[in-house]
Amino acid sequence: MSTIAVPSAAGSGSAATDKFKGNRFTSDTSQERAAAIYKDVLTKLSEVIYEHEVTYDEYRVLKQWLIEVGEGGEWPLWLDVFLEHFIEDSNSRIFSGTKGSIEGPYYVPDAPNLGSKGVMPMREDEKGTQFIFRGQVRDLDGKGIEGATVELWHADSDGYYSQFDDGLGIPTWNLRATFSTDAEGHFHITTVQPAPYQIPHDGPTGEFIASYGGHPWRPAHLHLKVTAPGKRLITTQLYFEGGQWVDDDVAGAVKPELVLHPEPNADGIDEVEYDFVLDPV
Ligand code: MBD
Ligand code: FE
Repeated sequence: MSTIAVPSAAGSGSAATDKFKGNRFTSDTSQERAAAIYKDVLTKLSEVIYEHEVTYDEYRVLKQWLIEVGEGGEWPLWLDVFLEHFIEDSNSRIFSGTKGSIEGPYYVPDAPNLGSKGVMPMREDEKGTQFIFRGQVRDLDGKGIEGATVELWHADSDGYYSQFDDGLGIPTWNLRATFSTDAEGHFHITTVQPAPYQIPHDGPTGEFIASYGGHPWRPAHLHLKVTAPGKRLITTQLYFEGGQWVDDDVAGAVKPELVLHPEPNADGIDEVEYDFVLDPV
């Protein structure tokens, strides 16, 4: 057994805050809609307060914790783990293509494009079992889409994402790449199988989890963004059948349609085909 190094909240979680702050987001939410949402949020929060008779001690601990999450730069981490799956699921119910899942805090755009077939950028001594992930991107009518982009990013076998690595010096685009499908919509990717993953839990997010007796584990996962001109972008994740934590993801982001079943190919290398179906925009 190897010891699993765990990314720190200060080093990895807060790097996500710095990246996020590089953007300025807006929403065209009307005043009426804002009023309706805020009123509902407060009403439902008040119901929780009365139902559990939340104490002043608990209120002060909450206030202190909220301040610490912000100061520690852990809001992207906490929000993406505990809330994003509701947002994703609620927004994707009307679509019929491949299921989405949460983006999480560690996406970086513009990873190098390796064409339709390639090996993920990795270190010479990258740990983990080699794994082939291939498939086809199609429209709702089943027609393969040429030039669709498949962005893939995942953690290394110690649970580190490049660019959020606690200063370990992992190469910038390690285990991050973009692929473009061939004339029939196919892509073919060689990478290493990721390991189960502990979210950084040495800060306030970890305190939150410990306070209710939870665990910080996510199942091993691949992150993907798949899109094509005129098609809806899907952000999703794929998991591995029988893997630890597939049934108990701290981030609540597993869907049965997103579980892979790799099997050894003729060369004895684990391989799996997974096809993506894109809704029109
Ligand atoms: C991750 O890698 C992740 O996917 C999520 C959702 C939260 C923290 C780290
Ligand atoms: Fe992840």
